[in-house]
Formats: sequence, C-alpha cells, structure tokens
Amino acid sequence: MKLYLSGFIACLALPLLAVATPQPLGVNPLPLGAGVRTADPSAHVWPDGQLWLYTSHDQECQQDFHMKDWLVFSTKDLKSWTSHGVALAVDQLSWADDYAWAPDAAYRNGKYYLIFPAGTGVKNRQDPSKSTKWMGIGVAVSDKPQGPFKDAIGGPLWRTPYANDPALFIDDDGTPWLYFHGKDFDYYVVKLNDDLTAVAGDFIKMDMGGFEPKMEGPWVFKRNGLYYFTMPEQNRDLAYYTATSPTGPWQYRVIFMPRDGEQNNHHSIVQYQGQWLLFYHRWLETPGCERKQRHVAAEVLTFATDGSILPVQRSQISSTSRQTAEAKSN
Ligand code: FUB
Repeated sequence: MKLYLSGFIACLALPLLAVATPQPLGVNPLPLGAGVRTADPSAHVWPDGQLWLYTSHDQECQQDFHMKDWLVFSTKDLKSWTSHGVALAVDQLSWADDYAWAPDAAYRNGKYYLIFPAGTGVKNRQDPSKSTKWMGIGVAVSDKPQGPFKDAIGGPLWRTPYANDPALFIDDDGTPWLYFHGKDFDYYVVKLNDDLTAVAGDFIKMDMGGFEPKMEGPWVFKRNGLYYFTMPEQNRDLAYYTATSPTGPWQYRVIFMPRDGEQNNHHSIVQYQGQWLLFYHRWLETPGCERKQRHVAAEVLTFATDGSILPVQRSQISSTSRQTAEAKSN
C-alpha cells in the first residue's frame, strides 16, 4: 500500500517536474555573429523543420532607433545558427526611409512573408510637438524563408493610425489576425486578407478586462485551445493575458519576465522540438559605446498544468557569447 501510494504521488508530481525543469538552450546571448547587434526577435518554425529568426538590426553604438534593415537567421539545433544576412532594407521601400523596427513573419500558401514596421520623419524628444515621425506596417514576400523579400504592396497596410510592432497570428482556421502597437490604437486587432496584403475588416478594439497599461510589441499564440496575448508592459516587463478567442475578452494574468533595468524588451514565443521557447533581447555593456547595446537571447518557457506561464529567469551570459557580443561590428 505504501509503495502504491508513493508511486501515485510520484505520478502526480511528474507532470509538474516535467514543466519545471527546462533544458538548457546553449549560450546567451545567441551566437548570431560577432558584433552583430540584434533586437526584437520573431521566431517561427517553417515546413523545412528549422527554426527561423527575423530580427531588427541596431547600428553600432546606436543612441536612438534609426535602424535600416532586418536580419534573418536559422537553426536546426538551437545551438549553431546560420546567418542569412539582410532580409529587407528600408532603401528598398518607396514609402519609408528609416525605423526598420520589430518585424514579424508568416508562411502562407507556399510563400514567406515579412511583416515589418518602417517610417519617415524625425522624433523631437525635447519638443514632441515638433516631431514629424510617422510609422506604418508593410508586407514583403519571398519564395524562400531567408528572402530576398520584396515589398508586396508598395505602401503600408494603412497610414492612420500610426502603427508599428506588428504581430501576425494565423489561427487554426486560417484567419490571419494582425496585432500591433498603435498611437491611441493599442489593444486593437484587425483581420488581413488571404494574401496578407490588405486589411479585411474593421479595427476591433479588444476587451482587456479593464487593464490596458502602456505597451509595445504584442505576441499572440495558442496552446491547448487557449489564446495568449503577451506583451512588454510599460515596454519593459513581459506580461500576458489569456482568452478563449483571438479577439478576447482577455483576462490579465501576470508578469512572467520582469524588466532588467530601464530599457525596452521585445519578444516572441514558439514551440520547437518539444519545448516552448521565449526569444527576447538583452542590453549588454559594449566597449566603445556610451550605452548598452541590444542582443537577442532565448530561454525555455514553461507552463504549469493549468496553462499558466511560469516565471522566466534570464540565464547567465556566457563568457564566449559576451566576447562575441563585445566585438565591434564590421
Ligand atoms: O527596436 C525598435 C523598437 O524598440 C521596437 O519596435 C520596440 O518594440 C522596441 O523593442
């Protein structure tokens, strides 16, 4: 009886242990190349079985966010990464020349899509009334996951509201839902058409249960029939809501990765090789630069048996990857 009981207790504990013991993910930040400054990772698993990572590309010693192109990387084992270089650059666009910010990507009907924010103008941080900065969301298409991508529209999906940080979630029924950060339009979602080149409906204001903190970079995924709306609350603390539909109503849950200093964070979440993974960026001291610079990192994401996301700790920065991160960019 004693043996039976302890076996029974062990069985109950096993699922908990299984979710609470993440496998190590190699090194952090990710070995994406010496001196390559990456941020805003968007991770996806495509039909070739590889994990593909689309990132922003910070300039060396970047003070503000004047970025000019997006980078693409792939891996088969989460340890060694292949750099495929530039996926798209703002100088390929007729409607934007700056602010190559957080991208997302999609695979649909045999084509690969890069959904990207870009813009023009200047932000006046001292006197915002003098700012001319504008941003919109574009769509580029390619036959291959690494690109080259080509602007599929020749303009943004819309001009008003000002918008960036797109997150495209394609539901199991094939509906493409676009979430984004918008001026006076946070916590909205809009459906796209079949080839992802136009909106196909009204902007839907989502019910967030009465809690709508300042945010950027949303990311939506589905697990066991439950929808997760995740985002950097106050642009810094990764938090999440859950719902039983992609448009809400959403219930606020908790911060699962608190800030690490007063800098932004931006993330994506994907399931790969049996694990759920959180990709995000970290700000690291960089010799020769006045302020810390961004580098993409990843952690294993675990869930409690009730579907709650368990708190994520940032793993140690390895000395090898610190050297790589500290190298000057070419
Ligand atoms: O990388 C530029 C901007 O910083 C992103 O679009 C935001 O999410 C923040 O990470």
